[in-house]
Amino acid sequence: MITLYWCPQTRAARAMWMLEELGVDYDLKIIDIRDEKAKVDSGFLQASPMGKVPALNDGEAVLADSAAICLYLADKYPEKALAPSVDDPLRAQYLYWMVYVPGVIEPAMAEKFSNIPPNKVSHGWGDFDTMISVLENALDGEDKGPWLLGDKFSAADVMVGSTANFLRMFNILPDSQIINDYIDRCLTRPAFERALAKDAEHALPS
Ligand SMILES: N[C@@H](CCC(=O)N[C@@H](CS)C(=O)NCC(=O)O)C(=O)O
Repeated sequence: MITLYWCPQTRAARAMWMLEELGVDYDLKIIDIRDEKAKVDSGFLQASPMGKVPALNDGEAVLADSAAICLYLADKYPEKALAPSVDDPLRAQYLYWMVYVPGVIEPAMAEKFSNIPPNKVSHGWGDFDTMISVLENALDGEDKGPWLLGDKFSAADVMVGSTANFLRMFNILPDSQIINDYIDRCLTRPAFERALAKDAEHALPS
């Protein structure tokens, strides 16, 4: 049985949404990331050497990081069709968007929150504004959308959609109708609704 190490109101929501999309059984282990003692769980530390959620234990396979977890799960359950197969040309764009979150959106968010002066050429993630416009372009146009891979919802939408939702929640999403509509579409996914309901159910006391 898969164990998901998770904490409400964190990036672990991505892994939970993914598991809910797959519809597979999993055990939920809540790690209160504010409590150092809660992290001293050998299964958790084995999967997540940095002590970060989400992390996953699937028997002999253990790993952390939401992008790695979503890639792992999508490939483990090919019959659920949340990732194009390796011989599908869409696989290339799928991989691009899976990596766009940790490689571009996350550092661009840090740029914004930490007031790092943008330097599009030197910074590997480009800059925040370009990150937004590249995402907008991917969804804008008659031959584009409703999902990043066109008609096909995939794990890339779990990663990018949940992260775009964070941008909106943290009030750093610029006024973008295209991205707002995309987030709203993501929010209508029953699996995302279930993941967000678990967030609310287990909300940690402030
Ligand atoms: N790149 C990681 C980031 C995970 C991460 O930073 N998780 C935060 C919560 S949102 C965490 O566990 N923080 C606790 C800590 O670092 O001690 C991912 O996408 O999974």
